Amino acid sequence: MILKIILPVLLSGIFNLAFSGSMHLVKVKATNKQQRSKIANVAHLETINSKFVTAIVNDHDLKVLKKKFGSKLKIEDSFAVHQHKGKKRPGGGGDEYEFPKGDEKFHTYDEVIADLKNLAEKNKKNVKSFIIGKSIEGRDLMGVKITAGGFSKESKKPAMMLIGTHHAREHLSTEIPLMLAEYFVKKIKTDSAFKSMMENRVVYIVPLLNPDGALHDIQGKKYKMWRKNRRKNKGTDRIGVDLNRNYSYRWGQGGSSKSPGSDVYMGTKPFSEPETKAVKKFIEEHSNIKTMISFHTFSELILYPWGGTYDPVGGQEEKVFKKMATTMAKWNGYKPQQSSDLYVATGDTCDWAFAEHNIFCFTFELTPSSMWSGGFYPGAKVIDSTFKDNIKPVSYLLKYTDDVYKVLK
Ligand code: 0X9
Ligand code: ZN
Repeated sequence: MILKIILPVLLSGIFNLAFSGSMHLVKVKATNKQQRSKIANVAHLETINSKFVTAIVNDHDLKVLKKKFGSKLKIEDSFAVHQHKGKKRPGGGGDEYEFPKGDEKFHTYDEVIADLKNLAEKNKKNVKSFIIGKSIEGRDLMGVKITAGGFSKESKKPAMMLIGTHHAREHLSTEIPLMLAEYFVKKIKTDSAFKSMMENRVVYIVPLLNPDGALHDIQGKKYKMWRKNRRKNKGTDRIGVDLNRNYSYRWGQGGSSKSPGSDVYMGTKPFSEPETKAVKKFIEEHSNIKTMISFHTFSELILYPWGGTYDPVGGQEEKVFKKMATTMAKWNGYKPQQSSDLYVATGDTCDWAFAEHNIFCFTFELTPSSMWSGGFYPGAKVIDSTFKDNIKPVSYLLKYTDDVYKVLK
C-alpha cells in the first residue's frame, strides 16, 4: 500500500511518457540469499530485506519472473518508458544529452572528458590523461593517472584503480571518482605528507566506463532507468549487455541471463564488450595495480569477493578484505559484506580482478540506502555529501596499496 502511494510520486517525472515499453516495480517473496540468487538469475534486484526483494524490471524480465515465481510475485506499479531509436553520434551531442532539470550538476560525457583533459592540462607534473579503448558506439573511454615525482617510474609504483559507471543509470558513480581525481591532485599540491606518499603511488581513474548507456539514460532530458551498454545484439531488437556480468571469472555461472532482453544479460562470451575488454587490457598492461574500487549505486554497501559463489575467498586474503571493508565502512557508514551475501552474480569486475590479478577490489554501492530515498536518481543534492563520506575510505585504500597485508598488523 505504502509502495502504491510513494512510488508514483518518487518516479513521476523520471520517465518520458512517450510510450514504447515499460518498467515495472515488482515485489518477490524471498527470505534468504539462496532464494534471492534464484531471482537474480533473471532480473536485477534493487532492494532486499529478510522477507522480500523489490526490483524495477523491464518487460522481458517481468515475463520470465512471472513464469518462474508467479505465486510469489506482486506487481506494485508499471511505468511507460520512451526508448529513443535514433542513431547516436560519438560525442556528447548537444542539448539532447543533458541531465533533467535540477540535476544539471551531474556531468555529461562531454563534461567528463573536458574535466579530465583540463585536469591533465593544468597539472602536467602530476596528471596525464589516457584512453583505455572505445565504447560500443565509438566514444573514447578516458581516464587520468595521478602521481607525484614524475611518471618515469610509473610501472614500479603501487597503484589503485577507480572505475565508475559500469551501469548507465548509476550517474553518481561517475561523479565520485571524478571528484576524487580533482581532490587527489589538489592534495598533492597542498599536503606535503600526501605528496611524499604519492611519490610511491599511482591512481588510475576511469570515471565513466559506459558513456553510451549513460547518455542514453538522459537523452531528451528524461531518465530511462537504463542499465546496460548499447550493444545492438544480433538477431534481436533487444539492446545492451550488462557490463558487470561480462567479465570472465565464472562467467555465466549464476546471477546473469543468456537472454539479450534481460537487464542482467551476460553477453555472447566473456569480454564480448569493448568496455570490459578495455578494462582487461589496461589491467593486464599495468601489473602495478594492487587495489581497486568499482563504483556503483545504490544501497550504501562495501562489497568484496566472492560475488559469484557463497564460498569465502579464504586465508589471509579474506582477513584483509574483511578488515579493509569494515574499516572503510566505519567512515562512510556503509555496510561491509561479501558480495554474494546480497545475491550470487557471476562475471563482475571484482571477482575477475581478484581471481586473475590478485587485485584487492571492492564494489562500492553508493548513496542512497534505498529506493525510497531516491534509488538511482537521488538528485544532485547528494553529490557533495557522498563525496565527503568517501574521501577517508578511498584514501585509506590508497595508503595501503603498497602492501594490503599491513592492515592485519
Ligand atoms: O548487480 C550488480 O552488478 C551490483 N549491484 S547494482 O545495483 N549496482 O547493479 C552488485 C554487484 C555485486 N557483485 C555480486 N553480487 N557478484
Ligand atoms: Zn551497478
